[in-house]
Amino acid sequence: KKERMAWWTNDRFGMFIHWGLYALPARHEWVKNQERITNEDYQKYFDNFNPDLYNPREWAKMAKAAGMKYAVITTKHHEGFCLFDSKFTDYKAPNTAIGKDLLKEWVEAFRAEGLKIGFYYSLIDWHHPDFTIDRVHPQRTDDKAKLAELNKNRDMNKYREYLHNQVRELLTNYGKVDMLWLDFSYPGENGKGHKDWDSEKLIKMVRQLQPGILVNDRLDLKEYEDGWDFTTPEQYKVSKWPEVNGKKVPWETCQTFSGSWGYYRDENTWKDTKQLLVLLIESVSKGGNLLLNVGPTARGMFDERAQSRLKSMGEWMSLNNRS
Ligand code: FUL
Repeated sequence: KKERMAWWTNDRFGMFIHWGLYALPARHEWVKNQERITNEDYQKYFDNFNPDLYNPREWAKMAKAAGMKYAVITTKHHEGFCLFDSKFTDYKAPNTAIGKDLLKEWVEAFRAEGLKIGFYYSLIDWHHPDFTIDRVHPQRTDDKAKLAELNKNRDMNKYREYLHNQVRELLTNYGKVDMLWLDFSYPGENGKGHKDWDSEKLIKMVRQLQPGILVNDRLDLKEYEDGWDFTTPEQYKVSKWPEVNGKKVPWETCQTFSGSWGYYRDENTWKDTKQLLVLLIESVSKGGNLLLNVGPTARGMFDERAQSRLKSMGEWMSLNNRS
């Protein structure tokens, strides 16, 4: 385990990328949930998705210039839309106006800049017809009879199969994948957690397909040997080395420039470069990694506010980082 983690422990600084249909409304990647949007009403974002300015080579160059050594992209977020070509759904980038597998180009571009690559994949899915309508689903309701009616024809077994199939595709069709970032699990409630994902089986498949891969800790497998490699404190500054079962564990904090992960045009609480550098330094000094997020626009650009911060961080990194 220590061996396969060596690059990650050394590299310390990575780019997170949250990109999907939610870039069109541009008001949070949870917009479908927050505004309780139905699949029918969300369809307009799919119909108008056409990132004509997408140039992943530019993204990769910006990540590299900022001093980042790896990158993790949302292959599918909670909304269910896939950036990649999948045999198991029509709800994917190749079927939109852009008409191609956006992940494939992304992988090639980041590899070409010498960055390690990671795939984020959402365990929950607000589009799939078999995914249970639970307390965080856009169509949630407190009316038990109504809920039972809505869930009557939904079959989590089928969704689980879909999820396993897609993870298999991701780990088969894109060459070596350095990291898998699964999200999220909420054990104990509505039977969710490792049973719904069959996490034990999933992690076995993952390790078999990609023996060197690193996996985060959101499969609800804390007790399972080899079930995860690092823990993922989200959006808070870690004050001391995180422990699991009394033992210090490898960790990576994921953070946003502003308040959301997906592109949010009118959100103005952006951290300044100094705050971001302090975050990086404090994380590394306490033994952790920083995965800093960019939410590209619907046309496929990094917002100017992200670009300028990456650039300033890169200036500092060029004087203070020795690979
Ligand atoms: C969370 C998600 O719900 C957020 O949208 C985001 O992807 C973050 C990294 O993880 O659990």
